[in-house]
Amino acid sequence: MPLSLEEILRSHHTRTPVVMGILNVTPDSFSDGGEFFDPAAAVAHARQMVAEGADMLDLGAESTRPGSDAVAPDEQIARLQEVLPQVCRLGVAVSIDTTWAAVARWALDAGATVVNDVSAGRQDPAILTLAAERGAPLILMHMLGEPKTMQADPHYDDVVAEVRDFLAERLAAAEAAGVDPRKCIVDPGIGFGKRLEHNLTLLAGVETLCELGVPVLVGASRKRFIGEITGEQTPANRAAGSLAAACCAYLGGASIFRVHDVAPTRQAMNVLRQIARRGA
Ligand code: HH2
Repeated sequence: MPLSLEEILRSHHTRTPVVMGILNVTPDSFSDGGEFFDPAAAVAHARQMVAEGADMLDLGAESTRPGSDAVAPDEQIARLQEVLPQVCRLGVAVSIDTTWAAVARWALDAGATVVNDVSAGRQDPAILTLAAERGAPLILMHMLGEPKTMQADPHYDDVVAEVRDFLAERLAAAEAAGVDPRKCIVDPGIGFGKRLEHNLTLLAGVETLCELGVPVLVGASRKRFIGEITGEQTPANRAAGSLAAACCAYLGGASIFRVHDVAPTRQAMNVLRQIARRGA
């Protein structure tokens, strides 16, 4: 049985791993660009991820890979128009991956229940008020700069402390806009304005982010740092490295995992959960 929204929002307390399947309705995403741009292929992939044990699905219509160009809100809605309403009928929670309030509003009206904003409300602060009005859970992610330029020369003195402080500040901004802090989820933004060493230090330091008292989401799936460590150039061949990162993050206290490869992640998380229970 997929988890309810309430169970997802309490997952950090119960140590229940939540598997979030990625559905990129884009022509240019870094690992699966174009594969699910066709609405029928996108819905079929969503169905498959649910069958493989996804607890929720994250739909996006804009690639945020390093160097990518922004996609206007109208174009994002056009890309999702046929797909999102069908995916919302599959029986799992659906989040909308966008930085624009207009796209999030359309998606919530069409059946999505969670807002995933990689700009944490900085691109379009109206997205915070929208989440507040709708009582929608909100994912706040750390990013240094913006996708176009974020990998130019990222610098931190203490990456874990700086990301934690940024997320604390965005949690406060969301609360000031009326969002219930019990409905917020935070995310260190693996690969968003970070070098290899920053990504690894953040994955090793997830415990510190858990001090914020809300569920921590980690999206390491197939990302470039795995290729940098292993030499694997093809993102689709990085499932094992992605699993290692997700398992390590779970052991550090993260509870939500945004992944392309749902079946192996589900299997690994089920086993980890049973082992962790014995230790508790
Ligand atoms: N990563 C990507 C997109 N959205 N959202 C959250 N909360 N956390 C992440 O780590 C995250 C995210 C980038 O990955 P992907 O969607 O696979 O690629 P692209 O941006 O090229 O579509």
